[in-house]
Amino acid sequence: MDLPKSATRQEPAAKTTKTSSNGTGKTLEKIVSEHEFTDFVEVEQAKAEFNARRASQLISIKKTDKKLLREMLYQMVLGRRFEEKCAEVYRMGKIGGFCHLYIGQEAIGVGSIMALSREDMVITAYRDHVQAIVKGMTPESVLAELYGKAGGCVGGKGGSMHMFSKELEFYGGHGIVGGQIGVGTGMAYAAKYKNTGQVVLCFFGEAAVNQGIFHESLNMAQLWKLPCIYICENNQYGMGTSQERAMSASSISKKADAFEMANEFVDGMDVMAVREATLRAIERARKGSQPTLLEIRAYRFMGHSMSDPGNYRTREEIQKYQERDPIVLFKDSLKEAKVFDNKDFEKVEQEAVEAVERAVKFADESPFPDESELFTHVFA
Ligand SMILES: Cc1ncc(C[n+]2csc(CCOP(=O)(O)OP(=O)(O)O)c2C)c(N)n1
Ligand SMILES: [Mg+2]
Repeated sequence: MDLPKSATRQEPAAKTTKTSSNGTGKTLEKIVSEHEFTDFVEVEQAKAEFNARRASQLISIKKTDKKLLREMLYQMVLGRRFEEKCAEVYRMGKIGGFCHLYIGQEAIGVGSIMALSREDMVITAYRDHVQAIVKGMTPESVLAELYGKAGGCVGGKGGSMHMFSKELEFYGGHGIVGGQIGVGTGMAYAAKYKNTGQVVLCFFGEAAVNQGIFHESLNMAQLWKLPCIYICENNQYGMGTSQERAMSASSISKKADAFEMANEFVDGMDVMAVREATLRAIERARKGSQPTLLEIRAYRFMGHSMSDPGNYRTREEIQKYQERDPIVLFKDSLKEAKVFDNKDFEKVEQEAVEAVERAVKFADESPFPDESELFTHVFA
C-alpha cells in the first residue's frame, strides 16, 4: 500500500533542479504587471523574480519618504546583524534554551510593523527578537533577555521565546504553535469593545495554519468584524517538515475565502510590497473594522532553531533563496532609485554594528536576576 507522502520518512530534497511549480510559462513582464509571484526552483528563475521585484519595488520606493526608507533599511540591517550575533554568542554558551533566528525574514517584520502606529498591538510566535526590536524594544533589553539577565525585557525570566512589553504594545513571544492566534483575536476584540482605535498584527508560521485555533479565530474575527491583521509568515518549513508534506492545499491566503475574509499573497523578500499590503489591511481594519489574512512568503536562511542540523533541505535550495536576499534586493533598488549610495549603506551598517556591540556589552554586564525574584510573577 502506498503511504501518503507526509507519512513517510522525509528524504532531503533532490540535488537536481525540478521545474517551477508555477508552470504557467508567463513572461517576466506579465508577472510584474500582475504582481503575481510563485515559488521558484531554478536559480535563473530566482534571478528573474529578483529583477521583477526590483521593478515593482522601485515604483513604491519613489513614492516613499526618504527618512522612512532609511529607517526601514536600518531596521533590516540591525535585525540581521543582531541575529548573527545571537548565533555567535549562542555557540559561546551565553544563551541557554531554544533560540530561533529570523535571518531571511526581516522584510516581513520591518515592512509590516513599521506600517503601524505606535499604539497598535503586535503578537507573535517564538521567532520574536527582530519583531520586538522593530516595535521599539532596545537591542539591549532583547539580548539581556536572551542571556536570562535582569536587564532583559521581562527580567530574564522569559528568554528567547518570550519577548514582551506592555508599554510598547508587544504581547509576546509564544511557544505553543498557533496559540497566539487566539490571544491576538482576543486583543482585537478588546480594542473594538473598548473603542481604542488600535489594530492588531498577529504573526504565525505556516505550520500553525493546520491548527484548529487558526480556523476558529478567523471565523470569529470575520463574524464580529475585528480589527485583526493575520500575518502568516510562510517560510515554507515547520521545523524539518516542508509545507508540501504537511498541508493539502498550497495557498494559505485563499483559506480566508472560507470565512469571506479579505486576503492577499505577498512576496516576503520585498519589504515595500509587505509595507503596501499591510497599509491596505490597516486601512480595512481601522476604517471598516475588517480583518485581513496576509500570506507573506519568505524563506528562513538558518535552521529552525540553533540546534537544527538542517539535513532535510539542500544547500542549493538555500542558495536559491539567498539570491533574493531581502536586504540586498532593497539596497539595490534604493541605489537604482538614487535615494542612497554605497556611502549611506556603510553608515547604516556601521550604526547597526555599533548598536549590536552596545547590546552585547549591556547583556554581558547585566546581573542575573536576584534570588528574591524566584517567586515573583509565579502563578500556581
Ligand atoms: C502545539 C504545538 N505543537 C508542536 C510544537 C513543536 N513545534 C515547535 S516549532 C514547530 C514548527 C512551527 O512552524 P511554523 O509555524 O511554520 O513556524 P516557523 O518555525 O517556521 O517560524 C513545532 C511543530 C509546539 N511548539 N506547539
Ligand atoms: Mg514555517
